[in-house]
Amino acid sequence: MNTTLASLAPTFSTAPVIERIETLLVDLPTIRPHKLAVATMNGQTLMLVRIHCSDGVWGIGEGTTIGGLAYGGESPETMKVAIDTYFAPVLIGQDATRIQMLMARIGKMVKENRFAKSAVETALLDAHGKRLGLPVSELLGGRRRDRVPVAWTLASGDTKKDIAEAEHMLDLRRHRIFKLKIGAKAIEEDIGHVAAIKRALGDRAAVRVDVNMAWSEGEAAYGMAALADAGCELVEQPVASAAALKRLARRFPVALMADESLTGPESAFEIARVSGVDVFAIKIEQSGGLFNAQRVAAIADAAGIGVYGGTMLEGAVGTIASAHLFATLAHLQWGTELFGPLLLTEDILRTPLDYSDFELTVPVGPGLGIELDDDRIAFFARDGLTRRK
Ligand code: MUC
Ligand code: MG
Repeated sequence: MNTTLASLAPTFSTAPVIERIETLLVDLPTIRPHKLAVATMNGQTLMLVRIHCSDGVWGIGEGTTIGGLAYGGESPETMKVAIDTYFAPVLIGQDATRIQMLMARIGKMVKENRFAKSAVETALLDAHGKRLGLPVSELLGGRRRDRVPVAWTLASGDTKKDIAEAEHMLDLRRHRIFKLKIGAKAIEEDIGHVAAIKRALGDRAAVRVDVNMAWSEGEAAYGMAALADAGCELVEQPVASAAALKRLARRFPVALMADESLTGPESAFEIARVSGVDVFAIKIEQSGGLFNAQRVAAIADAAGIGVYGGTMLEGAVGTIASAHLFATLAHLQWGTELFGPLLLTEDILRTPLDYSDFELTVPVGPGLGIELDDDRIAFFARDGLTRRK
């Protein structure tokens, strides 16, 4: 066939296309109230998205928030509506194997909604990994580690209970890095709480705090000096403003970490440009997906900023998606806090995750490498599956 005829011949693509997208809200109780400056959580809602492709392969993704709308502009409910109404029509009928192109296509039609984007990207990666027989970490360039250190958050609101919980975690050899949630109480009381916990644990554990933006700049200046004296090694997002963060950076012998201020590569670049912090808490949802989280990590590396693998208190799906991503990062100097599934009373996996010797094992099976317990998911589902053809 000459070139003219060849160009006229119909082309039959054999690439699998996206056929159907399901979304589901799953409400799970927490093992105890989880008290943050912004909210007290008695449960967590997982927004699960399942993407079905024409080759019979499907992938799963997850979006969560902290305290509904208390943390940011998205809630599990808004993610579900956004995916059902706006993401699905953009995706259905498209080549399921072109994940970066699909995310760019979504990016043109959906301006914000980083958490929903992360959930959808996770599902696409899970499906493609299953299709190719490769773990998600390999689709992201290949893992550099098979296990990641995992911190635990002490947030019962009571110093004695927190110390007992930390001792229990040390005995179990599950966690030896503890993040304390402060900022809801008077600053003196919070500092006393942190100092008491560090005194009780001594060199057996690292103590860090997350203020979730609750302090003014003046409070933060006072608080960071006192926390450094108390033996705290890192302060996470003490204030809301990025300019105030920068003014606080490197004034005290305690590392300063950005969390809420990091909303993807652009904000990461801006914070890095002004040398605003020592450490980035990198989260797949806050970044708008796994590829963007990798870009944030590259910016951190280039700027000499340390990396910490953060969580939006995801369940097993989001946690393992994060673990695959963190396994690929060049640096993970501050470990991770991928403990989300352990805060929930219910497991939604057939085989529980391996948390042992202070670390989480990154699964090796295709895609995310996890197997869902569909009966348990159906039992805890809020309002059933919605389907879009
Ligand atoms: C946050 O602000 O970092 C992470 C751990 C935890 O307990 O809450 C989250 C959110
Ligand atoms: Mg935080």
